[in-house]
Amino acid sequence: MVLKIAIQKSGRLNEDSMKLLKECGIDIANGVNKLKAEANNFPLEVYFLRDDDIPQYVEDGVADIGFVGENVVYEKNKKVQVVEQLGFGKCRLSIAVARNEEYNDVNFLHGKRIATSYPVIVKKFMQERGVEAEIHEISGSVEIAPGIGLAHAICDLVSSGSTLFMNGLKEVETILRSQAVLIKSIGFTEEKQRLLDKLLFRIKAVKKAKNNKYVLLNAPDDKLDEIIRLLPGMKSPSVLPLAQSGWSSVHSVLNENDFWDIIEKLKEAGAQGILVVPIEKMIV
Ligand code: PRT
Ligand code: ZN
Repeated sequence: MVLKIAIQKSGRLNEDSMKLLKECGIDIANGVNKLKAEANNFPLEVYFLRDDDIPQYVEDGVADIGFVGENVVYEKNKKVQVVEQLGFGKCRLSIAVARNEEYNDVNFLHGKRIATSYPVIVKKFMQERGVEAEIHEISGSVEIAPGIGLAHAICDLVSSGSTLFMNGLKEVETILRSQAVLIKSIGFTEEKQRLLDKLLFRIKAVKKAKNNKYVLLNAPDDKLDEIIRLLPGMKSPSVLPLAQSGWSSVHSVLNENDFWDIIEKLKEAGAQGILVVPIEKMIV
C-alpha cells in the first residue's frame, strides 16, 4: 500500500513542495522530467502534474492527496477535501483597475468587463455582491488586458504587487487569500488514512518548528524570576547554573510573532549573550 501524492511538476509550488517532503524526512529519487517518482523511505509515490490538473486527479482517486494552491482548489471546485494549510505559495486573488480610475466600491464593476483566469471564483464574488459584470476568461498575461482595451478590470493573483504596478494598475478588491494546501480525495480506506496521518504528523512538526525559535541566554540570578516571566517556553524554560557563580543559562522556545518584542524586554531585564537558533522539528 502506498500513498499517491500529486505535486506541481514545475512552477512556483514545485520547489517548496519537494522541500517540505524532504523536511518530513522523505527521500525522493528524483528523476528530472519524470512523471512519477518513488520515495525510498516512506510508502509514497509522487506524481508531477500541472497544478490545474491536481484537483481532478485527486477527485478521481488517481492521486490520493495533492499539494496545490487554494486558488486552484476553489476555481476547479472538485470533490476534494482541504486537510492542511502548508504555509508556502502565499498570494491573494485581487481585482485591479487602471491607476487613474476613480474606484469607490464594487459597484464600479457593474456593467464592466473583467478579464481573469479565475471565472468561477470571480462570478461567485460578483453574484454575492449583486454586481453584474461581464467575465472574460483568458489564460495568461491578464495584466495587459486593460491597457489594450480588452477589459476595464482584471482579477489575478498578486504577491508583491509589482506586476500590477508595472502595468499601471491598482489593486481595489481582495477576493481570496491563498496558500498551498494539502487536499485529499473523499473515499479513503483506513489504511490510506493511517499513512496520511503519519505524513500529517510530520508536516505539522515541520510547520510548527518554522514558526518558532530556540533561545539561549545568560541571566544574573537576581534577575532570573523577571526573565523567566517573559519566556513562555513549551512547558516552562530550562534553567541551568553557569560555571561562574551568580549566573544561570536559560533555554526556551519563542514564537516568531512575539520574537523581537520579547528579545528587547529580555535585554532590558538584564539578559546577556542571547543566542537564537532555528528549530528543525517540533513535536508537542
Ligand atoms: O504549469 P502550471 O499550470 O503547473 O503552473 P502555472 O503557471 O499555472 O502556475 P504558477 O507556477 O505560476 O503558480 C502556481 C501557484 O503558485 C498558483 O496557483 C498560486 O497558488 C501560487 N502563487 C503564489 C502565485 C503567485 N504567488 C504569483 N504571484 N501564482 C502566480 N503568481 C503570478 C500572478 O499570476 C502574476 O502574474 O505572479 C504575478 C504577480 O506577482 P507579483 O509579485 O508581481 O505581485
Ligand atoms: Zn496552472
